[in-house]
Amino acid sequence: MKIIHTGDLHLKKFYKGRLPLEVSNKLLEDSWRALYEVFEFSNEVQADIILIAGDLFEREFFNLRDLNRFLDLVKKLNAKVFIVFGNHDYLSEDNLFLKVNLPENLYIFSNELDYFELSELKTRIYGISYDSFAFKKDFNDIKLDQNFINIGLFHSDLKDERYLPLSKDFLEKFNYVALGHIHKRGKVFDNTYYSGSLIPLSFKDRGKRGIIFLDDDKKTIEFKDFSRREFVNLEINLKKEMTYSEVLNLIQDQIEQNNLYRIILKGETLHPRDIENFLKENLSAFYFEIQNELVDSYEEYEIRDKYIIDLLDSFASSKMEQEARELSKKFILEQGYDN
Ligand SMILES: [Mn+2]
Repeated sequence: MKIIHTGDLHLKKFYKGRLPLEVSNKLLEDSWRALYEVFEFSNEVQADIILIAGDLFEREFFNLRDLNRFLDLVKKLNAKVFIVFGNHDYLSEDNLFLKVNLPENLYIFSNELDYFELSELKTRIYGISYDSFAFKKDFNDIKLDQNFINIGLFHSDLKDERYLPLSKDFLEKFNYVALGHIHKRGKVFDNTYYSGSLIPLSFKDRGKRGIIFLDDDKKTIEFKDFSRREFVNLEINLKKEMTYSEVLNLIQDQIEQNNLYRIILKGETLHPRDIENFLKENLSAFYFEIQNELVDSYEEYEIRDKYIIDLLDSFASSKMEQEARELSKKFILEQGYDN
């Protein structure tokens, strides 16, 4: 038996913040492209089951056309697809999946814990869908039939009470548990995994993303990447003596064309705003934003100019001279600021 575990696709996600429309549109298509490739992979390896562990889509923005696009892809699959709905696509009466005829190979879980039985695979798949943004249930005393391979499919945050927290005792009753909600992939217990989001969805989602592929015959569990872009936090430390073009080249050399960058400028410079504007005009990337944490090295001016001030101080000390000196100091310091 071969199983694909995925989740947190957030189809039709609303990209908040500074992303330009053409960038967010490309990211939205990235999710569809990755989904298409996962389904192709499924047919290639002849997977039996695809588990979607919630947050397949975002309710506010997902429309009937999107749903049909998804269902058309499902219809081409040889595998059976199982879906639990999570906090972003929760299953209440107005969920679009309840308004259409679903393909024969698609199974969706209700708001009560239940299972689908695949007798030819001697397998039962358990799951439950959220009925609202926050969802909590207690079913820890469930008994599973050991004559079956028992698989759990849940959208759960094991540490946050609002998102279907589940106990270790409960999870360990299953042969495998496919979890969704946390975008970072990883192993929770020997039988329990987060697949992570299918692709990275924000600067919080570092590194590559994809699916988990289980081959029960070979007894292997592996992560497979399906993302083509990464969100990268790039910290750049400037030194005062660096020229604009040196800074530009230093950054440009680290940029890969498909990725999105948050460039964090640190260190000291004489012209924090100018250098930011220069980079904005000259850097080339699919997308970048600049977080400017540069310190203006104005103090250095004061030290250098102190010499001139001392020189002025050494002249005559008449009232007029003193006033002239104060004016000169002020002027010198203001020049420093302007630069
Ligand atoms: Mn979620």
